[in-house]
Formats: sequence, C-alpha cells, structure tokens
Amino acid sequence: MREQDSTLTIKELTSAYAREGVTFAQGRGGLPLVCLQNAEQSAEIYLHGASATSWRSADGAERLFLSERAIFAPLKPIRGGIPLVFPQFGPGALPSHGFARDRPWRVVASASNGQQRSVTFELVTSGETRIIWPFEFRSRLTFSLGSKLSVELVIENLDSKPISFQWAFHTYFLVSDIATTTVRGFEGLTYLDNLANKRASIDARTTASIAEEVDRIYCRAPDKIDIFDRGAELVSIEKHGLPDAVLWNPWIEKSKRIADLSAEDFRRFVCVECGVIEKPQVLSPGSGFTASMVLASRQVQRAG
Ligand code: TA6
Repeated sequence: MREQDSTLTIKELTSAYAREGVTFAQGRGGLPLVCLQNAEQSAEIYLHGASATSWRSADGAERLFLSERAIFAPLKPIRGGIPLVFPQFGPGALPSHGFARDRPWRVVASASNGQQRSVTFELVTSGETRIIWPFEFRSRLTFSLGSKLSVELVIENLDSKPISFQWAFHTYFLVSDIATTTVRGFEGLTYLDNLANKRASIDARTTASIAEEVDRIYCRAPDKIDIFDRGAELVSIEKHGLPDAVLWNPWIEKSKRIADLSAEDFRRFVCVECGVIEKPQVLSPGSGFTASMVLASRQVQRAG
C-alpha cells in the first residue's frame, strides 16, 4: 500500500476499506469519493478536502446544496456540501479559510454495523502545510450515517509549541427558496457583522430570515440550531465543542463575483457554519481538541 493513502486507487481503497454500505467510486474531476448508504439515507464524501457533497435523508431528499459550477480539482475548494475551514476562518495571514478544504485527506478507517456506516479521514502535516502553517498536527474526521449524519473531529497538537486555530463546518444547506427560509437559535445573541468590519450587534429576532447579503458570526450560539423551509422544519443542527455559528448568504451582488456560483444559486442555499471562530482554539503540545456536528432532517426525526 502506497505511503499516502490519499493517492490510493479506487481498487486499493475498496480492498482496504469497503464494507456493507461503504463503497468507493470515482467522482467528478476523477476524484475519489466514498459513498455511505443504509436503508434510510445516503451520503457522499470526497477524499479531496474530506468534503461531503451529498446527504440524502430518509425520504430521499437532498439536504446539501452543490453548485453546478463547483470545481473538482486539486487545490480548489468544492462550492457546496460541507467544506472544512481550518486552521483559519476567512481572510488573514493564511489563504482564506485555510487549507483543509482543498487538499487530499486519506481514509484511515471504515465500519459498518447494522444500519450505521462510518468512514474516517485524516490530514496530517506535510511539506506543503508547513509552508502555509509551520505547526505539526494531526486531524481526523469521522462521518457516521445512521438515522442522522454525524461528523466528529479530533485535532491533535503534535508540535513542541502551542498551536492556535479556528475550525468550521462551512455547510451549504439546500433550501427551496432563501426568501422562505428561516433559522432559529440566534435570538438574543451577539453577532460580529462581516459586512460592517466585524461590528458587534445583538439579534433580537426569534427566527432569522434573509432578504439581503448576510455574513454574521454568532458568538456562543446554542448547541441546537434549526432551519425551516417555508415554515416546515428542514434540518436540525446539533453541535458540540463548537461555540459559534456563521450565517451566510451572498445574495445577488456578491453571487455575481463568485465564479463557481450561478447568478440564481443564492436562492437555493443557506450556510449555517458551526465552528470555533471568535476565540481561536489553543492547544498545548500533545493535547487534543474534539468537536462534532449532528444533522437530522425532519423526516428522520419523525422516524425517531
Ligand atoms: O462563511 C462566510 C464566508 O466567510 C463569507 O465571507 C464568504 O467569503 C464565504 O465564507 C465563502 O468563502 P469562499 O472562500 O468559500 O468563497
């Protein structure tokens, strides 16, 4: 087996990690992906950026938005699904949103038990990452599909000095129309407005609706956030170890400046991004950080 599993062929990945309901295929751009499938749901995750691009809930409905113009190529993030933000959120000393989303993760484990399917990806320090971010780390991400879709993160500091980082699941939720989409969980929270130089304000609304470009970091958000589509609950988000949540929609004008979005795409998604953003996470040498996000869709919740 070649040293870097991220360069394994589909045949080698299958031989090493295929299980019942855990299969590998060649996806767009010839990039390898893993398909998780059980009696109720399915998910697709590319090894590139360990990026989920599809999650179909119990009724077969797709819950993630994926741009038709998404680019599937090395060093390019996929527009849609669940891109990973690490070690930096947004612009700054490093490339915007860091490097975790645009380089290959390798598969290190998989499992199938009853209706539960899981696959674990790993990204560790490389020559390339050291140039961008001169720290030794290991990150592991486990996607588990059962009656919900769970993503569990472990980041370890393998360096002799402390590391400080931000993390976010930059999730694009598919909606029928942004104009009839609302998000519940931000009432009374302080948010930093990325459209006003991170000015702090309080959102007093019981539910957040979107009728213009929105780009807000809600600080110390509740661990349960719900997205409603035309008044009906669409997806429930449960987060652990991730204090903040970003609400983003580019609306009309910003969408025109995003090459891998078509002009009307903004109407079809809302980004609710669970992360550790306002106050970066600091890890002492040898210590670890764990966090998780659990996504449940309405139909799945009714199934209990
Ligand atoms: O999460 C919101 C945000 O930081 C926005 O400011 C916007 O830049 C968005 O992420 C998408 O960023 P990307 O680098 O994927 O185009």
